[in-house]
Amino acid sequence: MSIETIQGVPVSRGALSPEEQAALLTDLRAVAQAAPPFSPMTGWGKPMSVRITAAGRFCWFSDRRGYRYIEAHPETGQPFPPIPEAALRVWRTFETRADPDCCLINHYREGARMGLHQDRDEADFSFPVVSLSLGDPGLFRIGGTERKSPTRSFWLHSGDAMALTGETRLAFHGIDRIKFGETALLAGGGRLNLTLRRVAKAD
Ligand SMILES: O=C(O)CCC(=O)C(=O)O
Ligand SMILES: [Mn+2]
Repeated sequence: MSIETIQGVPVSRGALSPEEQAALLTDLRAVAQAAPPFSPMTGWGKPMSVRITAAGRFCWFSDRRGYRYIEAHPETGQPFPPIPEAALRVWRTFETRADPDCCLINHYREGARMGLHQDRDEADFSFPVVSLSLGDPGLFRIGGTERKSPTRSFWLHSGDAMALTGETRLAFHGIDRIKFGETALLAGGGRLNLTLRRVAKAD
């Protein structure tokens, strides 16, 4: 796997082959069966346009009480299933000190987007946030550590992996839009994004 720098962000284009993507998708369907995707509420009480679920110990959650990580599914009360091996392999190409304890799975359907935000609810920012894209292309936007910092953007394609690490670990970022229906990987169209994180301090 080779890592290039795009707009200051380490990116591994085609980190997973089409065959590996299809195999991972099978694992992710099993995750979604055990831990059904849900739409978290924003701070303003509006549901987010993405649907999310997770694998690993933690899942990010949001409601009127604010943002936090949870260890049981909000509807089933069950723990989240283990992180698929292919996703762990991708993480290890960026970080080898410890494995992630959270794999957040975002599903972007037609018209879904994600506003500029920071990932800052984790215990140790020396660990990266590694993200893996599947399905339709997503236009990723990234700025600096202030909301008003200038931003730049680039497309993430199916199988691409990237990391928010070092200077960009706390950068504001989001997804402007997806090219819905461009790929056939997901039966109903759309984009899946896995973000792998280390939420608790590594021992
Ligand atoms: O979908 C993406 O590529 C970004 C997702 C993201 O930033 C997040 O889940 O925190
Ligand atoms: Mn994020």
